[in-house]
Amino acid sequence: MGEKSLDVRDFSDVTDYYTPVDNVFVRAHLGVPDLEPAAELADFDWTLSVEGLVENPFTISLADVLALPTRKFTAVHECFGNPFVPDVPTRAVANLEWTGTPLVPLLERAKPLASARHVWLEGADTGSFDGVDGLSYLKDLPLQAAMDDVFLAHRMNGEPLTVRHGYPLRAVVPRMFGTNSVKWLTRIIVSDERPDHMFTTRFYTRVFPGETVSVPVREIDVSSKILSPQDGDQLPGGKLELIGRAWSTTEVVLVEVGVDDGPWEPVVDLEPAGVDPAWQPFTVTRELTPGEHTVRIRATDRAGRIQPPPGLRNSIHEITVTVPAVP
Ligand SMILES: Nc1nc2c(c(=O)[nH]1)N[C@H]1C(S)=C(S)[C@@H](COP(=O)(O)O)O[C@H]1N2
Ligand SMILES: [Mo]
Repeated sequence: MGEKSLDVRDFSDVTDYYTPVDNVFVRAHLGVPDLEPAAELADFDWTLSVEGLVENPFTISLADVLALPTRKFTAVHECFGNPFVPDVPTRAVANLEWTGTPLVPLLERAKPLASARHVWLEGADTGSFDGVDGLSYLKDLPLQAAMDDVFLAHRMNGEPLTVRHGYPLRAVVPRMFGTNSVKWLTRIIVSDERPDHMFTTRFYTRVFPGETVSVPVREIDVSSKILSPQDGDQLPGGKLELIGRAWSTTEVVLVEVGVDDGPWEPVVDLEPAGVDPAWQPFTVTRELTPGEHTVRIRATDRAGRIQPPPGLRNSIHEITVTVPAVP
């Protein structure tokens, strides 16, 4: 395994609607596998198996996956955050166009048995994490969610996946945190139970505020991010031209901005959600006086969820900018 990045590096601070591939954060808890991409994607020697509690287990080649009907959609891609400190915001987020094919016809071809309840997704990467050796990267979803939502992606922003982002094939689960989108996907296992595993029951579980039961990290939270300016920037001339993005597992219906001790005020140009689960752009323009200013934003979604104050991973995003004194 190569490069290991349980990193908090976040390259996503560009203002493009589609995050350029080179600016997408990378998470590889067991290390990036050493793979040498083929000149033609279809020539790469790779198989995906569908097995477990099914009538008809089978293995399919990458070339045969690529020959399935192709679809595209744009989706926000967000890391839940460092699994050791899940309440610290990392704001590692991107907006990407995925190309691939839904998983459901392959599950139907395999014919899950009546006892099937869960679908496990396993990647080809193996290694150690939190002191445990010989791990693979394994996630699971309820059977119905796997049928409805799992997409097998082979392109990101129109290009074959890079090795770091899961070449040649990865799962993408739109509207769910990135942790569910298993890279280097090789096995689909149908089961009657959830796997008891490092990345399913030990990490990537959460207790929502006011609740007592721990649940798997799935649906993304309501959130927003200021892409420009960046924290600490100087704004000569005093003109704030903020570019931001908001997203949630459902539509974001309101984004508010607050400057210094001022009240929350709605932004006026929040783009409505389209059919795809993509992020929603907005801007804010303000004249600021010389000196230091704090600028904060918070999003509210259709379900009434509001970005919380600091202390949670999706807390309101606040930056400090300075307007230099006029000479
Ligand atoms: N096989 C495998 N898949 C994985 C991971 C991993 O370590 N191994 N990390 C997960 C996590 S925590 C996230 S946030 C996303 C990140 O995808 P990216 O590196 O393409 O941005 O991949 C997910 N899929
Ligand atoms: Mo993640």
